[in-house]
Amino acid sequence: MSKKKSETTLMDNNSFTVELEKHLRRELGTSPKRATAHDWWQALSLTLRDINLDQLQQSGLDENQEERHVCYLSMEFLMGRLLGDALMNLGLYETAATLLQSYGVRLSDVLDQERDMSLGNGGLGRLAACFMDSLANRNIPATGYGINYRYGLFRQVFVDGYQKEKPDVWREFGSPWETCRPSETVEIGLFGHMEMDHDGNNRWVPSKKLFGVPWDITIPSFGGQYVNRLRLWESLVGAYPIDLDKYNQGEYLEACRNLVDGDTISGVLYPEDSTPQGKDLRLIQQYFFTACSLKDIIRQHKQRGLPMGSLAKHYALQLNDTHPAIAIPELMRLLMDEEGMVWNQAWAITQEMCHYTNHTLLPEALEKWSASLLGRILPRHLQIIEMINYVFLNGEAKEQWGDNLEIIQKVSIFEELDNGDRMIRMANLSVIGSRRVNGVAALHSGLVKANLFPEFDALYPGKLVNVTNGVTPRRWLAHCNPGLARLLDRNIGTDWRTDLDQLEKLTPLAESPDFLDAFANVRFKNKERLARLIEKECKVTVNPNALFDVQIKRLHEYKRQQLNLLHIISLYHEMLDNPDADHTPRVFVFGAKAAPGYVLAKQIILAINKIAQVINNDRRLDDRLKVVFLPDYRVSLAEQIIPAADLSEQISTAGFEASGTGNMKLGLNGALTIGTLDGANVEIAEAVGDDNIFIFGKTVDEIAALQQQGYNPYHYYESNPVLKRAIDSLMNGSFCQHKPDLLKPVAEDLMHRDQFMALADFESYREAQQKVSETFRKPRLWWRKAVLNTARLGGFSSDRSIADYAEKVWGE
Ligand code: GL7
Repeated sequence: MSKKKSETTLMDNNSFTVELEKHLRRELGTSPKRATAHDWWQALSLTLRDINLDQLQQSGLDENQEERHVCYLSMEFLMGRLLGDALMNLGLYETAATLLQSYGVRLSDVLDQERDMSLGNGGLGRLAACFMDSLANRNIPATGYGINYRYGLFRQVFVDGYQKEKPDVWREFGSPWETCRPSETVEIGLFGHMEMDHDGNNRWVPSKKLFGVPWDITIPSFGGQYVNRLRLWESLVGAYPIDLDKYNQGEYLEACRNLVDGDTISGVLYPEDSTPQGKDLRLIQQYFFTACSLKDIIRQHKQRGLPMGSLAKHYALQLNDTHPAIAIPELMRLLMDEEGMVWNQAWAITQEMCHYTNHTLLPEALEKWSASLLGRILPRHLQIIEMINYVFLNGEAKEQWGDNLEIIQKVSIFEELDNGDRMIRMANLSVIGSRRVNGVAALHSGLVKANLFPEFDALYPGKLVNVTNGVTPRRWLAHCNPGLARLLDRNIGTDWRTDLDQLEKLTPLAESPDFLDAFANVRFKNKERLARLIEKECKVTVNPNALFDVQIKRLHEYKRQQLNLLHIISLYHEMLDNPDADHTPRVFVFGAKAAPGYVLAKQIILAINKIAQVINNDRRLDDRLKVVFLPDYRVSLAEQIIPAADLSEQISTAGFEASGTGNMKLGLNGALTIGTLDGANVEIAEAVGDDNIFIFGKTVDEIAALQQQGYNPYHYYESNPVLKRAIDSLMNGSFCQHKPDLLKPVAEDLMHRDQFMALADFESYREAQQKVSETFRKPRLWWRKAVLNTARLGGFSSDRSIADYAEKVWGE
């Protein structure tokens, strides 16, 4: 699919300086001498945006292109900061740094002005961002479609150890990266009722109108020659945001009704991660951005003068989880009710165009909408979904399974509830309405086939496939770890940025003591930098020579931060018991947000913070153990932690983490993984080799067997004295003497429920951790393993994932 890159340089130093100063003067009304760091940030961003916009015209939007344009529909795009990455992509990093220096300004201070674009919760949203980057790098014409949330994921602060949420005001005065395209505003309907028209056809008469205004962000490839775009919709109710009549009568609040309604739809990102939220507003958000995107696609198709019958030939829709699954009935509606197609033709196009990625097996995270709720908001869509189900059950399903009621009930899009309502299973709708369905790691895709959709896999052989996730090496190696990037450049050349398999060339260097020293040296510098940040954010001094043991990801029981915590407590006890033993010094680093309504997750955060406080202030430890929880974990913070990590904690209960992508970022930067055989850890272990990873814990099958026989965490508590002592110390107030009951809920849950079987894996985890400590004490051995991790993880580039999508999902 890839095109040859043109060799032209995009902008020489002189023109760059001229353009930059122009932006400073004309847009910001300042001058290089007076400009603040924030002014520079804005002017630089505008300058790069302009370069990208020029280039955009020549790449993805080429009207004569033959390839299918990929439309990546996602509720979340966790982009992070854009300037640093863009400077690197356009080859202007050094130029900008030198120019700023001549005015006495540091580029790093300028980059720090940017607020993260946190329009996502975690892995799913960040994956979408990595995929946008790789689509551009693979020169695949693509548009990312999403929502331009006014407030992204909440900002996290700690008050007395508790997580508190603050609104994320990320673009108070607009963002220089976003370009509004009011002329491409679209109108969509909501609510209302169905009517019969003269020809006896059903017609939807919506009672509410909504406008979607597109804001575009350019996504350049490395080198900047190829540019795609991310199109985020902002909602607007009615042409007049304020009712002046009401306003003039003094009804100020009522007068602003439209303003408020419009604003709430694209107002706030739902802060849930792998948990459900059956709220009207969420469904409206899903429909809003999906419907706007489909209108946009059809408008472009028509503009190119192409017939509607060829829509699927020119566009592939990728549904990022079931969140945009309403695209399936919406596309049917557009093709039939607005374009006049008959059912079969519309269905053939829909099934040809849609592709669905499943990102989780957690049953509670598989979306279901109540039919009555959906029917109230989208009456026509409910009809269409009912029809899709009817045709499916009476056609394919009947042919395959006859009257086997058990199976029919399982594959049906509708789940009948005892109270008479029906739930719409968005996953079933997505499988039935898509050409391909993929899981996100080999193990996960296997489980999708075997456990989640075995019937569909039998009915549609070849429809369910695997595409293992990946991460972009531009952001997650080149940009975030410049020290390592330079070391790689010197030793294996520079092509690894766009061809990550080049990292294999490092393999022989793992035997060179000089190279190991250089590698270790890069890490040490990164750890010093992180230590400064920890000092600033947590007021804790840490030793950069200690082992940095890192767990950074959303807080969720299945990810088992609580298991990590139990190990920390056991180490603490061990150090107090044997103060003179030769303990490997460790710094435990946490970064995690909990969904605001997830009570136990917030209690685990509190527990980590309280334990950290006691341990960090215990002088008996001689600074050999520190625990820090960096607040407000986000992309830009990850960029500072990952290059400094020695150990990567990937300790989810086997079968629950669909893939993980932090595991890839950390491993690529040379951290060793301690992990279960879950998600992409399995493939990471295969790639790096058993000697270069610390695998522990029960397998998927063992977990299932344990569940089957009835899991009793108390048994582990009773029979393991180390574990018992750790849990008892949570129970008895050792870590918060003024409120001894404070951490009891966490301890009690572990002893009596422990849904994700932390206790069952504790001993095996502790043994693996002991091996980690021993290995870290042998630097040559440790650094050899670290280098081999970097050398062997090239396959986890999102460029490879996108090539797989092009071949296995969107291709023939
Ligand atoms: C997730 C998975 O939990 C995670 O394992 C995976 O790496 C990611 C991207 O595929 O998708 N699924 C999910 O619902 N969220 C994820 O991060 C929020």
